[in-house]
Amino acid sequence: MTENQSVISSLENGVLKLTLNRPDKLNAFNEEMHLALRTGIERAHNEADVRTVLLTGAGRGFCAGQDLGDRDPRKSDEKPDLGHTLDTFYNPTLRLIRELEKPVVCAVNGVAAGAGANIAFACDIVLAARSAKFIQAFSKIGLIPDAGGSWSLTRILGEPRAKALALLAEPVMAEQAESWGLIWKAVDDDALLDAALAIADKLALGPTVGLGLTKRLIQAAGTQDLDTHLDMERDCQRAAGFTDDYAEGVTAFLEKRPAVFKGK
Ligand code: T3D
Repeated sequence: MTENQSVISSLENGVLKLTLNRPDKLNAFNEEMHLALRTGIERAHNEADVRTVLLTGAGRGFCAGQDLGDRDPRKSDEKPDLGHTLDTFYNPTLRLIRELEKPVVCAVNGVAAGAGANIAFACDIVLAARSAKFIQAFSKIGLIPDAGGSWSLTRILGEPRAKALALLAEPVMAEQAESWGLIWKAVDDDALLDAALAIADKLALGPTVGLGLTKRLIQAAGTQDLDTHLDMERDCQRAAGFTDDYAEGVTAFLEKRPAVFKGK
């Protein structure tokens, strides 16, 4: 286990668990936490031993978005260039999560606000504690939904709900988020981590290359036509068919035994 001030990281059975760890600030992002989270996700990209990521938060919140203490207008005469901070911090992390060809499970343990909510929505399988809520807090401080929020909310919910959530900044409870398809499941608070770990463990024992290609395809589906997509499915299936895990999956089926995938 690696522990630093802002993200706790541990690797067990192929699951890299990353815990946002600024509980006194509801795990709001400062620069250090940005860099620590990015380092964790880069590790998942680079290390074959990592076959799934599990992202969660320490304490009673998941993540309250940007640390507004670092944006205090009373402490500076200059207006901040928030485009620069998106380019430097939020957008690279969002891209890393989406481009990681391994599953990212998110366990939303408490309130997820601003960019905190939208980072959760960028993950592949999102579970939330029943008491957790999601808030597009941006309009309360004069900002727009970033960290991919204006994109993901609109795609998942459609314009009417995306606009209402973003303009009104009203909280959405976990069960509502589940029923709207914003997350996979709401679970009892004390069952959250076990439920998320069970999913992460299962995925870490899965055919990693095939799972990664599946993620790539599903993410591409919204932005390309069927013809292009069928070609992409062909290419991905070709790559999947060349993996050892495919051979193992078919062999295990024919031998009537569970498959033992190696992630290759
Ligand atoms: O700036 C850029 O780089 C651009 C990118 C922006 C991305 C963004 O995410 S913008 C949106 C920023 N986030 C927010 O506006 C949310 C602010 N927080 C809240 O609205 C509320 O804290 C919550 C709804 C999340 C939770 O409310 P509640 O009542 O459960 O908790 P609380 O009492 O408000 O917060 C507990 C503590 O966490 C408190 O500290 P204290 O008083 O106990 O010392 C509070 O100040 C601190 N905290 C919560 N959120 C933030 C924060 N401190 C700094 N930044 C925060 N975002």
